[in-house]
Amino acid sequence: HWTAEEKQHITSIWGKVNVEECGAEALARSLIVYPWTQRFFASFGNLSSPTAIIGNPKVRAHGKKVLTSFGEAIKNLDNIKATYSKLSELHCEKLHVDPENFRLLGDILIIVLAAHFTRDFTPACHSAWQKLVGVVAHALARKDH
Ligand code: ZNH
Repeated sequence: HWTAEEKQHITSIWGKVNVEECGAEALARSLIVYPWTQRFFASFGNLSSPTAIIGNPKVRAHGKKVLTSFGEAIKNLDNIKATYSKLSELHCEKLHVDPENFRLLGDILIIVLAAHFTRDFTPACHSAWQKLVGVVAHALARKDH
């Protein structure tokens, strides 16, 4: 259900992404903007201020992990549900993350990418990424697999 153009927009941006940098930035921003998400990360230590969150090495490492996993979806665009089957089980059944949070993180990721790749981030590119983060959120939220 992807057009060749959409795939092109997704992979051309992805090819430039530094997963460590953008992953850390996206997770830190979402912990700051949506502070209730901090409760999932009580074991990460000091999240008491934006500066603490941005400088927290566990936030950085986890952000990289999450964005690296996003890369798995991009490698398997036509098979995202199956790719995330284990991960959706983890998030829904074990971690009990409200699926709305997947959308929020996706929207933040788009902001981060747009800020990093402004020139390439055309309306068509935005639209392809918006679709991608929606499909990823849906796949992670699925309980029936
Ligand atoms: Zn998540 C984990 C991915 C979202 C919370 N995650 C995780 C991991 C991964 C991910 C890969 C790891 C796993 C293992 O180790 O096995 N995520 C992801 C993605 C996304 C997400 C791709 C999107 C979109 N998460 C999310 C959210 C939240 C979360 C939104 C909340 C809010 N996760 C989480 C947690 C965990 C995870 C809590 C666990 C951590 C630790 O380490 O402890």
